[in-house]
Amino acid sequence: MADSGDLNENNTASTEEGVPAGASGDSPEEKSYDASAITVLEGLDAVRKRPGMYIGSTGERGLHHLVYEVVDNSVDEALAGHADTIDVTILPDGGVRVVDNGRGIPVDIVPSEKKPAVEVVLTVLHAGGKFGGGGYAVSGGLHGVGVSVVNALSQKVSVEVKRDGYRWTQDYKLGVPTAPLARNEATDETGTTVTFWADGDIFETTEYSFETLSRRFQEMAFLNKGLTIALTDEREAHVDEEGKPLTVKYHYEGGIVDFVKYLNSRKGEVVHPTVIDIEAEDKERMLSVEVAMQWNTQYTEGVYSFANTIHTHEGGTHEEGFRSAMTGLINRYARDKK
Ligand code: 0RA
Repeated sequence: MADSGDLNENNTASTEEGVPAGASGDSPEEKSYDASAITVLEGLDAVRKRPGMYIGSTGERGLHHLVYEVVDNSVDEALAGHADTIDVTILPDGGVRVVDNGRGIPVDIVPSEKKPAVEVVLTVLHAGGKFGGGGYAVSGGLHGVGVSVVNALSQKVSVEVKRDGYRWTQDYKLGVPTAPLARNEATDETGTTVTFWADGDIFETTEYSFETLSRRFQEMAFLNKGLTIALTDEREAHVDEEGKPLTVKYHYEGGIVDFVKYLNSRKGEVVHPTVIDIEAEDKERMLSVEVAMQWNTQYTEGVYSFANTIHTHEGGTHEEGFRSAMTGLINRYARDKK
């Protein structure tokens, strides 16, 4: 991260285009900058007043949703074909760091806001990582509310973007930038790092569960073949016997085929050696579907359905359609073969 001494000297993005929020003046530019700053504050305030509306709960579940929201943005970048590695670290001081090797959140000025895109993504509701994307980049998240909600509910957030030849950094307190986006040293790398410290005044607990996070990341790795997602726990009480941080790393070249293999490996014998894998895509409707299945010798079925990488625990028309197609197919086959 940049030390604060660098901020003004190296910053270009904001000082060229605007003035800091709170500065008063009479030019139209300054007025509209102030107007957008007020909109941002009202947005943040709404989130902090009714966090449940945005993240479901302020309990352990909501806390973990913050992590998923940040990671989902990186997964979207991976889905778009621009990132293949996401590193998540639980820090000793209650922070969580999410690093990806994607293109980096854009840093150029958004004309309507007169601020760098990265600042807009972090501070304006519903601006999270969704513009400029397109295609199938729809990982779920907490109702897809965006990283600005995480920012609003964090005591502190640090964002680092490597893009357009430089490393850029900005910090936020309770969702509000502490300084303009800083341009730091040159780099030809690309990627985004978001580190956040969930606000203990909002959440009932700020204690993350390694188990909960690792289970979700394994699922995400199964659902996004080729993606590597690692989780490291640097908290003092969580080191292994040799005093090293706990780390898990998930990567599945086979995607949901590997998921089925994994599930059946813990369920006794399989009836046939090969996992059946079916894929179809309707480009026009931007729909794609994949089914992987393998019978085992147990009588209890295990059906896991997902929509946009969200586990649909209660099924839905996608799962119903699958069941009805399977039943029809097996009945037809049985009748044909008498
Ligand atoms: C909008 C546009 C572009 C990238 C992203 C968002 C982006 C967001 C996140 C959040 C975490 N990691 C991310 N990586 C990328 C790309 C626009 C372009 O380069 O054409």
